[in-house]
Amino acid sequence: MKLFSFWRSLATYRVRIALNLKSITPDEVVDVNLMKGAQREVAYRAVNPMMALPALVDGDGPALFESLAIIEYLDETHPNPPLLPRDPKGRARVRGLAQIVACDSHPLIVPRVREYLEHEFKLDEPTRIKWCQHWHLMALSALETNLADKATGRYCHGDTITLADICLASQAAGAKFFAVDTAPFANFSRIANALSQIDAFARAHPLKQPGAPAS
Ligand SMILES: N[C@@H](CCC(=O)N[C@@H](CS)C(=O)NCC(=O)O)C(=O)O
Repeated sequence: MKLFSFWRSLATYRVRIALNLKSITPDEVVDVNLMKGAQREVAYRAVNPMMALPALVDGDGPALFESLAIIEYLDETHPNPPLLPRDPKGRARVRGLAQIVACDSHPLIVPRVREYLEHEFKLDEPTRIKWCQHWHLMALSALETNLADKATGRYCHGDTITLADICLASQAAGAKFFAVDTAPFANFSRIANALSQIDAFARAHPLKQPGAPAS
């Protein structure tokens, strides 16, 4: 198994957590330096035409792309521990929480969007950071309201770790990168804190990856 990764990538962080939870160690981790634009080089474009991380090649391929699709693939091929509840309504809630992060929030703050705002619309850095913080806060607010539901337990959905927790952890790491205060979001912060104590999450954290800065 070959994982295309970069320390700072929040989407790859999600996949790393799932791999750890499933006790899978990729045979090879290929570094694609997002800060140097390596995701746009021909070699990586051939792996993922979207020019985004992560991508995962299992065996003879094809390359899998999009973190949620990769995590569901891992869940289907390595069912223990399961990352989705059994009941359809529970699965829909968990997928919905996950998609608030991975589909409605995170894609708005990725390098290609920040770079477009900079080069095409000439937005300065403080304005670009404000943009990112805005979309973070929108997601945090929606997550917090959803997490007030009685279906929430120790984690996002009951007391078992699910795909929603994996995404919540990535939202929490992203909030730190963009200096967004998560303290007003009590359920979110409580769950993020509980997840940070779990080895599979701690080991996968962006700042624990090769090439990451000390803080
Ligand atoms: N929805 C995608 C997002 C993938 C994505 O945008 N990844 C970022 C890193 S977290 C990336 O590689 N961005 C490259 C760019 O924006 O140029 C997923 O969940 O996999």
